[in-house]
Amino acid sequence: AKEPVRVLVTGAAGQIGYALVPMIARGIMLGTDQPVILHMLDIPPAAEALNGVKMELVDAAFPLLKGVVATTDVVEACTGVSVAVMVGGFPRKEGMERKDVMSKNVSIYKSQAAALEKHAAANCKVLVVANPANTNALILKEFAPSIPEKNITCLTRLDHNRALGQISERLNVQVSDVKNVIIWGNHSSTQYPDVTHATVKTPAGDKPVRELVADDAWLNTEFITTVQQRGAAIIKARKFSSALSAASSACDHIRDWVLGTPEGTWVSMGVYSDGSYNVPAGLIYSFPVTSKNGEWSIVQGLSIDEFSRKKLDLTAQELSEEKELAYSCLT
Ligand code: NAX
Repeated sequence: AKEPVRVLVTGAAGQIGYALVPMIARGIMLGTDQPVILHMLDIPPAAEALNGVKMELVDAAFPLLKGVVATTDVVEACTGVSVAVMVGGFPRKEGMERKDVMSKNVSIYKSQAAALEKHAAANCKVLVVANPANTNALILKEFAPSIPEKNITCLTRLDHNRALGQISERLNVQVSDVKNVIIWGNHSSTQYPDVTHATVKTPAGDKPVRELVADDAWLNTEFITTVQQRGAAIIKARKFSSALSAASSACDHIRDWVLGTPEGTWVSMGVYSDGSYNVPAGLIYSFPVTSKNGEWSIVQGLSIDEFSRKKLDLTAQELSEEKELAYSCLT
């Protein structure tokens, strides 16, 4: 039998946490043959609620779940973890300035970076979900210099899955037959959902999405804005932000990273830019990636037309500004 893997979820008493921890305990993130020990961190005002989540995990009697640590102590939470899913953060409240929210999150991610660097397992893989996800991940990277930069990522898989879902609905095909959409850039409304290289599996082989949809006007406008603004549409409908889809996508992100992407398929991940596709190096930017043996790499050599180029640059510009704002909060 495999040794249990310790998985940290921060903000575990929140909405996404509540949807995510049972998925992890059922093997959806790391595989149905992989025992896990869940480490759940939240802040003192949520300690009682966190303990309630722990009680429910015990009550669910998950065969793969070999232990639960529920704590408000960041050191205890980070000790020995091989996977860290950072969902906890400071939400933007009405009337708050962007800079104030950034400043709160910078201080959270700075201190949690230090705890992970000191106490997590060597080669711990980190996924930041909490917004501003790309920039929180960048701060975490800066303050955990001994964690390899390739191990620090942010979630854009939800946006990627939303794009697959929109194409599947439009063409009335199975979502599992659609692949190779790309989310470029920031997990924000400047992200660029790109279908230029996406395909649909048909009895006659893989066909380009553009050819099947045969409506560039829709693909270049409404499709893009629907994906960009899907989060807001969920809030409007549900009165709460996306939770089950965010949790499920976080599992997809880690699973594909650790266990590998299928041959011929790529996924979107926010990763540390090396300058590929002329995206400024030193940003956490969403790229198309494949993964093998626990290591992702950016898919190279895709053609970028003029329409796409502008959109890649626009979202990079926003991330550069966020980076500057985050750094200005450090001093
Ligand atoms: P909730 O407010 O329900 O939960 C957040 C939890 O984090 C709370 O229990 C809170 O007490 C805890 N927390 C706050 N500060 C903490 C700290 N310093 N250490 C540990 N825990 C802390 O929000 P929820 O709906 O679960 O969303 C969580 C985060 O995900 C938000 O930042 C949200 O904006 C972000 N999202 C990111 C998405 C993505 O695709 N990257 C999509 C979904 C989601 O909107």
